[in-house]
Amino acid sequence: MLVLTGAGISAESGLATFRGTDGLWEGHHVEEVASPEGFEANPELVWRFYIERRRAALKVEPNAAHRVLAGWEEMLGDRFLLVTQNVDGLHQRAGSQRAIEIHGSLFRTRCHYCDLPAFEDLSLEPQRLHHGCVGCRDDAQRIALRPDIVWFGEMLDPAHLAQLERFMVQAGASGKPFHFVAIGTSGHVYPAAGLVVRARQAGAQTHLVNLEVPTNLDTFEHFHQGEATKVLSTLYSAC
Ligand code: BV8
Repeated sequence: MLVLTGAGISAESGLATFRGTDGLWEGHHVEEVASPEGFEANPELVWRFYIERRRAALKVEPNAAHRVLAGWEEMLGDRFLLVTQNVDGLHQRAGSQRAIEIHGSLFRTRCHYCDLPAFEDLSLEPQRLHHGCVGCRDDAQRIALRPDIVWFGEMLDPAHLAQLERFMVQAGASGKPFHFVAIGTSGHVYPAAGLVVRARQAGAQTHLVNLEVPTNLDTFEHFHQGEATKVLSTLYSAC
C-alpha cells in the first residue's frame, strides 16, 4: 500500500490548507513566500512566513487520521509506504517511522547557495543564524540559510522519487493486492499529483480520500468523500 497525503490530513488538527480563498496562502501570494525568487527578493518575509508555520505546527497535535496511518505502517511493515507533501511533521509525531517528506520539513534548515547538509532547526525567532553560511564561507551579509523546503520551480529529491518508483514496481510485481491511497490533497501540485497515474500503471487500485471533489478525480478508481478521520476509520477493510 502506498499512501500520499496533503494538507487536508492536517486540517482536522487545526492547520490551514493551501488553497483557501483567492489563492492567497496565509495572506501571501505563493510565489512571494514559496519560491527561490521570493526568498532571494525578501528572505526576511519568507523566514517570518515559515517561522509562523513552524510555530503553528508545534501548537497542534496529530489527529486520528495520522494515527491510523502509523498503525497501518506497523501492521503492514515493508508492504506499506507513506509519502507526504506536508512539511508539518505531524505524521512523525503520530508514530510514522518511514514517512517520505517529498516537499521537505518546517523543522530543517539548509543553505540556499551551497550544499551544506540540512540541519534540525526548531528556532521560533528569525535569528542571525540565518545570516552567513559556514559551508560556503559566505561572508556577505545576505541571509544564506533557508527552510529545507522544496519551493515551486525547485526539483524534488531524486532519491525520494527513485524510492517511490522502486516501491511501486515491487508492489505491482508482488502478486498481492496493491492499493494507492491519496488523502487530503487537491491534486494541483506536480509531480506529487502525478503519482496516482504511475501507481495505476504499476497495477495499483487507486483511492482518493478527500473532503471536496478535486481537479484530478478522474484519475482515481475509488473516491471516498469526507473527512479523513472518519473515512480512514473504516477504509482499511475496503482495501
Ligand atoms: C518540480 C512547499 C521540476 C511549500 C510545496 C507539471 C505540470 C504542471 C505544473 C508543473 C509540472 N511540473 C512542475 C510544475 C510546476 C509546479 C506545480 O506543480 N505547479 C502547480 C501549482 C501547477 N511544481 C513544482 O514546481 C515542483 N517542482 O516539479 O520540479 C521543475 C523544476 C523547474 C521548472 C519546472 C519543473 C515543486 C512542487 C513543490 C512546491 N512546494 N510545498 C510549503 O509547504 O511551505 S507545494 C504545496 O502544495 C504544499 O506542499 C502542499 O502540500 C501542496 C499541495 O497542496 P495540497 O496538499 O493538495 O493542499 P490543498 O490545500 O491544495 O488541498 C487540500 C485538500 O484537502 C483539499 O482538496 C480539501 O478538500 C481537502 N481537505 C480539507 N480538509 C480535509 C480534506 N480532506 C480530508 N479530510 C479533511 N478533513
